[in-house]
Amino acid sequence: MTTFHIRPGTEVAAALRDGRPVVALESTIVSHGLPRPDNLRVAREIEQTVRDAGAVPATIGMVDGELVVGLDDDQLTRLATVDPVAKLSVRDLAVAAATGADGATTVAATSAVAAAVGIGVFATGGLGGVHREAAQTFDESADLVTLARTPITVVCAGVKSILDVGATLERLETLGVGVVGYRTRRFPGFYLTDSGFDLDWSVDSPEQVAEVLAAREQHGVHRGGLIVANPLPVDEQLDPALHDRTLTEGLARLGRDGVTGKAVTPFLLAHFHTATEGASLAVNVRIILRNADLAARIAVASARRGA
Ligand code: PSU
Ligand code: MN
Repeated sequence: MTTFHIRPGTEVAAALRDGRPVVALESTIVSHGLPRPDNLRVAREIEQTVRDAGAVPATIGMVDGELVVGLDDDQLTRLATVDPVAKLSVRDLAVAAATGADGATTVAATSAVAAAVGIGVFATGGLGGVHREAAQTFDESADLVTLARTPITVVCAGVKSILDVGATLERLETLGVGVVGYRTRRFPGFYLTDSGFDLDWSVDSPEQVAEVLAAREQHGVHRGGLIVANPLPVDEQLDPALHDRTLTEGLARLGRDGVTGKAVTPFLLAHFHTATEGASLAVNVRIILRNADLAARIAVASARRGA
């Protein structure tokens, strides 16, 4: 496995050494997924939520070509305010490091780095997945193949409806990535509680997720990722009519403006935030904070088992 360096003496290094619970957090949502200036405030709130639930937050990103596991507040501020910050998937890490760049890590890159330093749990908002039109464009997020080979538990609210949700679930099955609903048998639709797709498995508590993680090791099936899909309560979701309208409009603009490749996800997210006049942002923030809390409780339950 690749070796990433984590600065000795930091809070995250000490927690890992002592077997205390740590939760990885990504920086792409900070640099590219959330509008400025709210992004920095939210990034700090996510970290505080992890702390309040008894774990140490490790926001991962690249500063001056150095991969940092546990960005300090200056570094977090830099990735939240400097423009542009590169969006780094796994394949970009080495080039960015060698050229001394700043960069925000996606779910794929954050998972790879977290697993390499021994962090087992990661909280984010939504995963990348198979884009609509993928049959023509081949646009499928590297998040999926990376999770196939990375031992990490990712707590998320499913994938956004900007993607092809059904195709994403099929690809996760093919790739052998486990998917369990948290107190639900329906795959969440990020802004919406229910994406309309069924799940085979549901878990009821952080302790039960910790049991699953222990069983993965016992059975030797722990080398890929596990997704814990945590839906918003129905009364906290985005108004479905507003959601559908905004999505249709966003997809049309994508075509009109000729946006492709890794710009697609940030473009559509920004469209949601402006077109809903902040309503989608409030929902987005709730999702991330709820996932941070659940991920921390899973990390605490796992550490208690000595996993
Ligand atoms: N989904 C969201 N918000 C995000 C992302 C995904 O709801 O900010 C980010 C994550 O960092 C994810 C990346 O890993 O977008 C996927 O981008 P792409 O589709 O280019 O792989
Ligand atoms: Mn893509």
